[in-house]
Amino acid sequence: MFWEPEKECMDREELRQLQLEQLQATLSRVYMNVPFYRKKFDELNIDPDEFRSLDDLRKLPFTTKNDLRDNYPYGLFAVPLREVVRIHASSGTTGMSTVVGYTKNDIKNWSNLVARVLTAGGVTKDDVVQIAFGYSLFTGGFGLHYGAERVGASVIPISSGNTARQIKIMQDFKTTALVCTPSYALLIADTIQEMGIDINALSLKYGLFGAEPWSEKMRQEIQGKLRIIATDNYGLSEVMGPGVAGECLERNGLHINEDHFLVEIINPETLEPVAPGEIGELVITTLTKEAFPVIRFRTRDLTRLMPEPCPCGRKTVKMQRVMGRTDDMLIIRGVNVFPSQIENVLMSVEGTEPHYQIVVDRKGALDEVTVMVEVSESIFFDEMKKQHELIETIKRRLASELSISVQVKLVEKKTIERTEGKAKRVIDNRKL
Ligand code: DLL
Repeated sequence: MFWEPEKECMDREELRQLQLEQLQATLSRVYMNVPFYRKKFDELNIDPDEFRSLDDLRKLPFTTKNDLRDNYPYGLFAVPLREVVRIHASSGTTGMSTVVGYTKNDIKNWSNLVARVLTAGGVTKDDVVQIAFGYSLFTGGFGLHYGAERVGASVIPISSGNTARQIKIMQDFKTTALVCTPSYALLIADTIQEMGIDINALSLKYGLFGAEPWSEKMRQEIQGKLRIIATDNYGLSEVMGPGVAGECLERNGLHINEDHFLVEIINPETLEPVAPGEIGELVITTLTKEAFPVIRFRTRDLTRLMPEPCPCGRKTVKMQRVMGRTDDMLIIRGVNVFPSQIENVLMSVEGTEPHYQIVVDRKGALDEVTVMVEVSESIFFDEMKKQHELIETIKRRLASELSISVQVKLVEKKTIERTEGKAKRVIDNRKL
Protein backbone atom coordinates (compact mmCIF):
# COMPACT_ATOMS: atom_id res chain seq x y z
CA MET A 1 0.00 0.00 0.00
CA PHE A 2 1.11 3.52 -0.64
CA TRP A 3 -0.99 5.91 1.31
CA GLU A 4 -0.07 9.46 2.26
CA PRO A 5 -2.83 10.48 4.68
CA GLU A 6 -1.01 13.65 5.73
CA LYS A 7 -1.59 14.84 2.16
CA GLU A 8 -4.58 12.88 0.89
CA CYS A 9 -6.64 13.56 4.02
CA MET A 10 -5.38 17.09 4.58
CA ASP A 11 -7.68 19.70 5.99
CA ARG A 12 -8.99 21.87 3.08
CA GLU A 13 -7.73 25.12 4.51
CA GLU A 14 -4.27 23.74 5.08
CA LEU A 15 -4.30 22.37 1.56
CA ARG A 16 -5.19 25.78 0.08
CA GLN A 17 -2.27 27.30 1.97
CA LEU A 18 0.10 24.62 0.70
CA GLN A 19 -1.17 25.12 -2.85
CA LEU A 20 -0.65 28.87 -2.64
CA GLU A 21 2.93 28.51 -1.43
CA GLN A 22 3.75 25.95 -4.11
CA LEU A 23 2.11 28.07 -6.78
CA GLN A 24 4.15 31.11 -5.77
CA ALA A 25 7.34 29.07 -6.05
CA THR A 26 6.27 27.65 -9.44
CA LEU A 27 5.46 31.11 -10.81
CA SER A 28 8.84 32.50 -9.76
CA ARG A 29 10.56 29.51 -11.28
CA VAL A 30 8.86 29.71 -14.66
CA TYR A 31 9.32 33.49 -14.76
CA MET A 32 13.05 33.09 -14.21
CA ASN A 33 13.66 30.08 -16.40
CA VAL A 34 11.14 29.96 -19.23
CA PRO A 35 11.18 32.91 -21.67
CA PHE A 36 7.70 31.94 -22.93
CA TYR A 37 6.15 32.50 -19.50
CA ARG A 38 8.25 35.59 -18.75
CA LYS A 39 7.01 37.22 -21.94
CA LYS A 40 3.39 36.35 -21.20
CA PHE A 41 3.57 37.53 -17.58
CA ASP A 42 5.25 40.80 -18.65
CA GLU A 43 2.56 41.43 -21.25
CA LEU A 44 -0.11 40.98 -18.58
CA ASN A 45 1.82 42.90 -15.94
CA ILE A 46 2.02 39.93 -13.65
CA ASP A 47 4.72 40.05 -11.02
CA PRO A 48 5.16 36.57 -9.54
CA ASP A 49 6.39 38.13 -6.29
CA GLU A 50 3.11 39.98 -5.93
CA PHE A 51 0.99 36.86 -6.19
CA ARG A 52 -0.89 36.69 -2.89
CA SER A 53 -4.04 34.62 -3.26
CA LEU A 54 -5.32 31.60 -5.15
CA ASP A 55 -8.09 33.84 -6.43
CA ASP A 56 -5.43 35.62 -8.49
CA LEU A 57 -5.05 32.44 -10.49
CA ARG A 58 -7.66 33.78 -12.87
CA LYS A 59 -5.32 36.56 -13.91
CA LEU A 60 -2.70 34.15 -15.17
CA PRO A 61 -2.50 33.26 -18.87
CA PHE A 62 -3.62 29.87 -20.19
CA THR A 63 -1.22 27.41 -21.79
CA THR A 64 -2.39 25.27 -24.70
CA LYS A 65 -1.12 22.30 -26.64
CA ASN A 66 -0.24 24.72 -29.44
CA ASP A 67 2.08 26.60 -27.11
CA LEU A 68 3.86 23.30 -26.50
CA ARG A 69 4.11 22.65 -30.23
CA ASP A 70 5.41 26.16 -30.90
CA ASN A 71 8.18 25.53 -28.39
CA TYR A 72 9.08 22.09 -29.72
CA PRO A 73 11.09 20.31 -28.44
CA TYR A 74 12.59 21.84 -25.27
CA GLY A 75 11.43 25.45 -25.25
CA LEU A 76 9.21 25.16 -22.18
CA PHE A 77 11.65 23.18 -20.03
CA ALA A 78 12.43 25.06 -16.82
CA VAL A 79 15.72 23.30 -16.08
CA PRO A 80 18.81 22.64 -18.20
CA LEU A 81 18.77 19.31 -20.05
CA ARG A 82 21.55 18.01 -17.83
CA GLU A 83 19.01 17.85 -14.99
CA VAL A 84 16.45 16.00 -17.07
CA VAL A 85 16.53 12.24 -16.54
CA ARG A 86 13.53 11.23 -18.69
CA ILE A 87 11.79 12.46 -21.81
CA HIS A 88 8.33 11.44 -23.02
CA ALA A 89 6.26 12.70 -25.93
CA SER A 90 2.69 12.49 -27.05
CA SER A 91 2.11 11.97 -30.71
CA GLY A 92 -1.29 13.55 -30.92
CA THR A 93 -3.48 12.91 -33.88
CA THR A 94 -2.27 15.82 -35.94
CA GLY A 95 0.97 17.61 -36.52
CA MET A 96 4.02 17.79 -34.35
CA SER A 97 4.29 15.90 -31.13
CA THR A 98 4.68 17.57 -27.76
CA VAL A 99 7.70 16.79 -25.65
CA VAL A 100 7.87 16.69 -21.85
CA GLY A 101 10.73 16.11 -19.41
CA TYR A 102 11.27 14.99 -15.82
CA THR A 103 14.00 15.62 -13.26
CA LYS A 104 14.98 12.93 -10.79
CA ASN A 105 12.67 14.52 -8.26
CA ASP A 106 9.82 14.69 -10.79
CA ILE A 107 10.17 10.94 -11.33
CA LYS A 108 10.02 10.39 -7.59
CA ASN A 109 6.84 12.46 -7.27
CA TRP A 110 5.34 10.82 -10.33
CA SER A 111 5.98 7.34 -8.92
CA ASN A 112 4.40 8.33 -5.61
CA LEU A 113 1.30 9.77 -7.23
CA VAL A 114 0.76 6.75 -9.44
CA ALA A 115 1.32 4.60 -6.34
CA ARG A 116 -1.46 6.53 -4.60
CA VAL A 117 -3.79 5.87 -7.54
CA LEU A 118 -2.96 2.16 -7.58
CA THR A 119 -3.47 1.94 -3.81
CA ALA A 120 -6.82 3.69 -4.11
CA GLY A 121 -7.78 1.09 -6.73
CA GLY A 122 -6.98 -1.79 -4.36
CA VAL A 123 -3.39 -2.71 -5.30
CA THR A 124 -0.98 -3.70 -2.50
CA LYS A 125 2.49 -5.19 -2.32
CA ASP A 126 0.88 -8.64 -2.44
CA ASP A 127 -0.38 -8.05 -5.96
CA VAL A 128 1.05 -9.20 -9.25
CA VAL A 129 0.52 -6.29 -11.63
CA GLN A 130 0.47 -6.82 -15.37
CA ILE A 131 1.14 -3.61 -17.21
CA ALA A 132 -0.32 -3.82 -20.70
CA PHE A 133 0.23 -0.17 -21.61
CA GLY A 134 2.88 0.53 -24.23
CA TYR A 135 6.37 1.15 -22.84
CA SER A 136 7.45 3.93 -25.11
CA LEU A 137 7.31 7.68 -25.45
CA PHE A 138 3.72 7.26 -24.23
CA THR A 139 3.59 7.91 -20.47
CA GLY A 140 1.25 4.97 -19.69
CA GLY A 141 3.72 2.07 -19.49
CA PHE A 142 6.60 3.66 -17.59
CA GLY A 143 4.29 5.79 -15.44
CA LEU A 144 2.29 2.85 -14.13
CA HIS A 145 5.41 0.71 -13.88
CA TYR A 146 7.24 3.04 -11.51
CA GLY A 147 4.09 3.53 -9.45
CA ALA A 148 3.49 -0.20 -9.10
CA GLU A 149 7.09 -0.74 -8.03
CA ARG A 150 6.68 2.05 -5.50
CA VAL A 151 3.71 0.18 -4.04
CA GLY A 152 5.96 -2.84 -3.79
CA ALA A 153 3.85 -5.04 -6.06
CA SER A 154 5.40 -7.64 -8.37
CA VAL A 155 5.40 -5.92 -11.73
CA ILE A 156 5.12 -7.65 -15.09
CA PRO A 157 6.23 -5.15 -17.75
CA ILE A 158 4.60 -6.97 -20.65
CA SER A 159 3.67 -3.80 -22.59
CA SER A 160 0.68 -3.76 -24.95
CA GLY A 161 -0.21 -6.19 -27.72
CA ASN A 162 -0.06 -9.93 -28.36
CA THR A 163 -3.30 -10.70 -26.57
CA ALA A 164 -2.89 -14.48 -26.49
CA ARG A 165 0.46 -14.02 -24.76
CA GLN A 166 -1.06 -11.55 -22.30
CA ILE A 167 -3.54 -14.24 -21.32
CA LYS A 168 -0.92 -16.98 -21.06
CA ILE A 169 1.21 -14.78 -18.78
CA MET A 170 -1.89 -13.94 -16.79
CA GLN A 171 -2.51 -17.65 -16.21
CA ASP A 172 1.09 -18.70 -15.58
CA PHE A 173 2.25 -15.72 -13.49
CA LYS A 174 -1.03 -15.51 -11.56
CA THR A 175 -1.66 -11.88 -12.35
CA THR A 176 -3.96 -10.23 -9.82
CA ALA A 177 -4.16 -6.71 -11.27
CA LEU A 178 -4.45 -5.71 -14.91
CA VAL A 179 -3.42 -2.24 -16.07
CA CYS A 180 -4.32 -1.00 -19.58
CA THR A 181 -6.92 0.98 -21.53
CA PRO A 182 -10.53 -0.06 -20.92
CA SER A 183 -10.96 -0.98 -24.58
CA TYR A 184 -7.96 -3.30 -24.41
CA ALA A 185 -9.31 -4.86 -21.21
CA LEU A 186 -12.48 -5.68 -23.09
CA LEU A 187 -10.55 -7.23 -25.95
CA ILE A 188 -8.61 -9.35 -23.46
CA ALA A 189 -11.88 -10.40 -21.77
CA ASP A 190 -13.45 -11.41 -25.09
CA THR A 191 -10.36 -13.32 -26.12
CA ILE A 192 -10.35 -15.22 -22.82
CA GLN A 193 -13.94 -16.24 -23.51
CA GLU A 194 -13.19 -17.30 -27.07
CA MET A 195 -10.22 -19.38 -25.98
CA GLY A 196 -12.60 -21.23 -23.68
CA ILE A 197 -10.60 -20.34 -20.57
CA ASP A 198 -12.51 -20.51 -17.31
CA ILE A 199 -12.31 -17.02 -15.85
CA ASN A 200 -12.49 -18.46 -12.34
CA ALA A 201 -9.23 -20.27 -12.93
CA LEU A 202 -7.46 -16.90 -13.26
CA SER A 203 -6.28 -14.93 -10.22
CA LEU A 204 -7.43 -11.49 -11.41
CA LYS A 205 -8.92 -9.19 -8.76
CA TYR A 206 -8.41 -5.63 -9.90
CA GLY A 207 -8.34 -3.68 -13.12
CA LEU A 208 -6.94 -0.16 -13.29
CA PHE A 209 -7.95 1.41 -16.54
CA GLY A 210 -7.39 4.80 -18.08
CA ALA A 211 -5.98 6.86 -20.95
CA GLU A 212 -9.33 7.06 -22.81
CA PRO A 213 -12.96 7.82 -21.99
CA TRP A 214 -15.27 4.95 -21.04
CA SER A 215 -18.77 4.71 -19.69
CA GLU A 216 -20.27 3.24 -16.54
CA LYS A 217 -21.90 0.57 -18.68
CA MET A 218 -18.53 -0.39 -20.08
CA ARG A 219 -17.20 -0.70 -16.52
CA GLN A 220 -20.03 -3.09 -15.65
CA GLU A 221 -19.33 -5.12 -18.74
CA ILE A 222 -15.60 -5.43 -17.99
CA GLN A 223 -16.17 -6.15 -14.30
CA GLY A 224 -18.66 -8.87 -15.17
CA LYS A 225 -16.56 -10.51 -17.84
CA LEU A 226 -13.28 -10.45 -15.92
CA ARG A 227 -14.81 -10.78 -12.43
CA ILE A 228 -12.75 -7.87 -11.11
CA ILE A 229 -13.13 -4.48 -9.49
CA ALA A 230 -12.40 -1.96 -12.23
CA THR A 231 -11.37 1.60 -11.41
CA ASP A 232 -10.76 4.58 -13.65
CA ASN A 233 -7.60 6.68 -13.58
CA TYR A 234 -6.78 9.85 -15.43
CA GLY A 235 -3.77 11.83 -16.51
CA LEU A 236 -2.13 13.48 -19.48
CA SER A 237 1.44 13.73 -20.61
CA GLU A 238 1.56 17.53 -20.74
CA VAL A 239 0.83 17.63 -17.02
CA MET A 240 2.69 14.47 -15.95
CA GLY A 241 1.09 11.34 -17.38
CA PRO A 242 -1.02 8.92 -15.31
CA GLY A 243 -1.25 9.79 -11.59
CA VAL A 244 -3.17 13.05 -11.84
CA ALA A 245 -6.39 11.49 -10.53
CA GLY A 246 -7.81 8.07 -9.78
CA GLU A 247 -10.86 6.37 -8.35
CA CYS A 248 -10.95 4.72 -4.95
CA LEU A 249 -12.93 1.53 -4.40
CA GLU A 250 -16.13 3.58 -4.06
CA ARG A 251 -15.94 3.89 -7.86
CA ASN A 252 -17.70 7.19 -7.85
CA GLY A 253 -15.39 9.90 -9.13
CA LEU A 254 -11.60 10.28 -9.36
CA HIS A 255 -9.65 11.83 -6.47
CA ILE A 256 -7.39 14.55 -7.80
CA ASN A 257 -3.90 14.75 -6.32
CA GLU A 258 -4.44 18.34 -5.32
CA ASP A 259 -1.22 18.77 -3.39
CA HIS A 260 0.52 18.56 -6.78
CA PHE A 261 -2.10 19.91 -9.18
CA LEU A 262 -4.30 22.94 -8.92
CA VAL A 263 -7.49 22.45 -10.91
CA GLU A 264 -10.13 24.77 -12.32
CA ILE A 265 -13.20 24.09 -14.44
CA ILE A 266 -13.89 26.72 -17.07
CA ASN A 267 -16.43 27.38 -19.74
CA PRO A 268 -14.43 26.61 -22.91
CA GLU A 269 -16.08 29.46 -24.78
CA THR A 270 -16.04 32.32 -22.29
CA LEU A 271 -12.96 30.97 -20.46
CA GLU A 272 -14.62 31.99 -17.19
CA PRO A 273 -15.01 29.56 -14.28
CA VAL A 274 -18.25 27.58 -14.33
CA ALA A 275 -20.56 27.54 -11.30
CA PRO A 276 -19.46 24.98 -8.66
CA GLY A 277 -20.36 21.45 -9.70
CA GLU A 278 -21.04 22.33 -13.33
CA ILE A 279 -19.47 20.58 -16.28
CA GLY A 280 -16.72 22.37 -18.14
CA GLU A 281 -13.14 22.11 -19.33
CA LEU A 282 -10.54 20.99 -16.83
CA VAL A 283 -7.58 23.38 -16.49
CA ILE A 284 -4.51 22.25 -14.55
CA THR A 285 -1.57 24.10 -13.04
CA THR A 286 1.31 21.95 -11.79
CA LEU A 287 2.55 22.78 -8.30
CA THR A 288 5.65 20.66 -7.87
CA LYS A 289 6.98 19.86 -11.35
CA GLU A 290 10.58 20.96 -11.87
CA ALA A 291 11.50 20.13 -15.47
CA PHE A 292 8.18 20.84 -17.11
CA PRO A 293 5.84 23.01 -15.06
CA VAL A 294 2.67 24.17 -16.79
CA ILE A 295 0.50 27.12 -15.88
CA ARG A 296 -3.25 26.82 -16.47
CA PHE A 297 -2.95 24.10 -19.06
CA ARG A 298 -6.17 23.70 -21.02
CA THR A 299 -6.74 19.94 -21.09
CA ARG A 300 -9.80 20.04 -23.43
CA ASP A 301 -11.25 17.33 -21.18
CA LEU A 302 -14.80 17.83 -19.97
CA THR A 303 -15.69 16.98 -16.40
CA ARG A 304 -17.08 18.46 -13.20
CA LEU A 305 -15.81 18.63 -9.65
CA MET A 306 -17.54 16.63 -6.91
CA PRO A 307 -16.80 18.35 -3.60
CA GLU A 308 -18.98 16.04 -1.50
CA PRO A 309 -17.06 14.01 1.13
CA CYS A 310 -15.95 10.52 0.12
CA PRO A 311 -16.49 7.56 2.49
CA CYS A 312 -12.93 6.37 1.75
CA GLY A 313 -11.54 9.15 3.95
CA ARG A 314 -9.56 11.00 1.29
CA LYS A 315 -10.32 14.68 1.36
CA THR A 316 -8.98 15.52 -2.07
CA VAL A 317 -11.70 16.74 -4.40
CA LYS A 318 -13.03 14.26 -6.94
CA MET A 319 -13.74 14.79 -10.61
CA GLN A 320 -16.44 12.95 -12.47
CA ARG A 321 -15.26 10.51 -15.13
CA VAL A 322 -14.20 12.48 -18.21
CA MET A 323 -17.17 12.60 -20.54
CA GLY A 324 -15.12 13.47 -23.60
CA ARG A 325 -12.86 16.10 -25.07
CA THR A 326 -14.01 19.41 -26.45
CA ASP A 327 -12.21 18.46 -29.66
CA ASP A 328 -13.96 15.03 -29.79
CA MET A 329 -17.31 16.68 -29.56
CA LEU A 330 -19.18 16.28 -32.80
CA ILE A 331 -21.44 19.05 -33.90
CA ILE A 332 -24.11 17.32 -35.90
CA ARG A 333 -26.59 19.63 -37.54
CA GLY A 334 -25.83 22.10 -34.79
CA VAL A 335 -26.30 19.66 -31.92
CA ASN A 336 -23.38 18.77 -29.68
CA VAL A 337 -22.84 15.03 -29.50
CA PHE A 338 -20.26 13.14 -27.47
CA PRO A 339 -19.20 9.61 -28.36
CA SER A 340 -19.71 8.70 -24.68
CA GLN A 341 -23.44 9.47 -24.97
CA ILE A 342 -23.72 7.09 -27.89
CA GLU A 343 -21.75 4.46 -25.99
CA ASN A 344 -24.08 4.69 -23.02
CA VAL A 345 -27.12 4.10 -25.20
CA LEU A 346 -25.60 1.20 -27.11
CA MET A 347 -24.57 -0.54 -23.94
CA SER A 348 -28.06 -0.38 -22.54
CA VAL A 349 -29.53 -2.19 -25.53
CA GLU A 350 -29.75 -5.96 -25.26
CA GLY A 351 -28.08 -7.81 -28.11
CA THR A 352 -25.36 -5.29 -28.90
CA GLU A 353 -21.67 -5.61 -28.14
CA PRO A 354 -19.58 -2.79 -26.66
CA HIS A 355 -17.75 -2.37 -29.95
CA TYR A 356 -18.86 0.52 -32.07
CA GLN A 357 -17.70 3.24 -34.38
CA ILE A 358 -19.31 6.51 -35.33
CA VAL A 359 -19.00 7.56 -38.95
CA VAL A 360 -19.86 11.11 -39.93
CA ASP A 361 -20.42 12.15 -43.54
CA ARG A 362 -21.69 15.23 -45.20
CA LYS A 363 -24.38 14.65 -47.81
CA GLY A 364 -24.92 17.94 -49.60
CA ALA A 365 -25.25 20.42 -46.78
CA LEU A 366 -26.40 17.86 -44.28
CA ASP A 367 -24.38 15.92 -41.74
CA GLU A 368 -25.19 12.27 -41.58
CA VAL A 369 -24.16 10.03 -38.72
CA THR A 370 -23.98 6.28 -38.98
CA VAL A 371 -23.42 4.30 -35.85
CA MET A 372 -21.88 0.95 -36.64
CA VAL A 373 -22.44 -1.52 -33.87
CA GLU A 374 -21.55 -5.15 -33.47
CA VAL A 375 -24.28 -7.58 -32.51
CA SER A 376 -23.90 -10.45 -30.11
CA GLU A 377 -25.25 -13.29 -32.20
CA SER A 378 -24.63 -13.86 -35.85
CA ILE A 379 -28.08 -15.48 -35.89
CA PHE A 380 -29.40 -11.99 -36.25
CA PHE A 381 -28.10 -11.93 -39.77
CA ASP A 382 -30.44 -14.72 -40.72
CA GLU A 383 -33.45 -13.11 -39.14
CA MET A 384 -34.37 -9.95 -40.94
CA LYS A 385 -37.22 -9.16 -38.62
CA LYS A 386 -35.14 -9.33 -35.46
CA GLN A 387 -32.44 -7.29 -37.11
CA HIS A 388 -34.90 -4.64 -38.10
CA GLU A 389 -36.39 -4.46 -34.62
CA LEU A 390 -32.97 -4.06 -33.05
CA ILE A 391 -32.07 -1.24 -35.43
CA GLU A 392 -35.31 0.54 -34.64
CA THR A 393 -34.78 0.20 -30.89
CA ILE A 394 -31.27 1.64 -31.07
CA LYS A 395 -32.40 4.46 -33.36
CA ARG A 396 -35.25 5.38 -31.07
CA ARG A 397 -33.09 5.43 -27.95
CA LEU A 398 -30.32 7.39 -29.65
CA ALA A 399 -32.81 9.92 -30.96
CA SER A 400 -34.24 10.50 -27.51
CA GLU A 401 -30.80 10.77 -25.90
CA LEU A 402 -29.17 12.95 -28.56
CA SER A 403 -32.15 14.84 -29.96
CA ILE A 404 -31.03 14.07 -33.50
CA SER A 405 -31.70 11.10 -35.68
CA VAL A 406 -28.86 8.86 -36.78
CA GLN A 407 -28.47 5.84 -39.02
CA VAL A 408 -27.66 2.52 -37.40
CA LYS A 409 -25.85 -0.31 -39.06
CA LEU A 410 -25.47 -3.71 -37.44
CA VAL A 411 -22.26 -5.48 -38.22
CA GLU A 412 -21.00 -8.93 -37.45
CA LYS A 413 -18.78 -9.61 -34.48
CA LYS A 414 -15.13 -8.60 -35.00
CA THR A 415 -15.90 -6.28 -37.90
CA ILE A 416 -14.82 -3.21 -35.98
CA GLU A 417 -11.12 -2.90 -35.52
CA ARG A 418 -9.85 -3.85 -32.06
CA THR A 419 -7.11 -1.82 -30.44
CA GLU A 420 -4.43 -2.59 -27.95
CA GLY A 421 -4.17 1.06 -26.95
CA LYS A 422 -6.63 3.90 -27.24
CA ALA A 423 -9.76 3.06 -29.23
CA LYS A 424 -10.70 5.10 -32.30
CA ARG A 425 -14.42 5.72 -31.93
CA VAL A 426 -15.08 8.39 -34.53
CA ILE A 427 -14.41 8.57 -38.25
CA ASP A 428 -15.25 12.02 -39.46
CA ASN A 429 -15.32 12.13 -43.25
CA ARG A 430 -16.53 15.71 -43.39
CA LYS A 431 -13.94 18.08 -44.68
CA LEU A 432 -14.61 20.88 -42.24
O1 DLL B 1 -3.19 8.91 -21.65
C1 DLL B 1 -1.87 9.29 -19.69
C2 DLL B 1 -2.45 8.09 -19.03
C3 DLL B 1 -1.87 6.85 -19.22
C4 DLL B 1 -3.54 8.19 -18.20
C5 DLL B 1 -2.36 5.75 -18.60
C6 DLL B 1 -4.06 7.08 -17.56
C7 DLL B 1 -3.46 5.85 -17.76
P1 DLL B 1 -1.92 11.18 -23.12
O2 DLL B 1 -1.56 10.13 -24.10
O3 DLL B 1 -1.19 12.47 -23.15
O4 DLL B 1 -1.73 10.65 -21.65
O5 DLL B 1 -3.47 11.44 -23.29
C8 DLL B 1 -4.13 12.29 -22.42
O6 DLL B 1 -6.19 11.05 -22.70
O7 DLL B 1 -6.32 14.54 -22.05
C9 DLL B 1 -7.79 12.59 -21.95
O8 DLL B 1 -8.42 13.14 -23.09
C10 DLL B 1 -7.52 11.12 -22.20
N1 DLL B 1 -7.61 10.37 -20.94
C11 DLL B 1 -6.62 9.96 -20.13
N2 DLL B 1 -7.12 9.26 -19.08
C12 DLL B 1 -8.47 9.25 -19.23
C13 DLL B 1 -9.57 8.70 -18.49
C14 DLL B 1 -2.35 9.57 -21.08
N3 DLL B 1 -9.40 7.98 -17.39
C15 DLL B 1 -5.61 12.35 -22.76
N4 DLL B 1 -10.82 8.95 -18.95
C16 DLL B 1 -6.40 13.17 -21.77
C17 DLL B 1 -11.03 9.66 -20.07
C18 DLL B 1 -8.78 9.98 -20.41
N5 DLL B 1 -10.04 10.17 -20.82
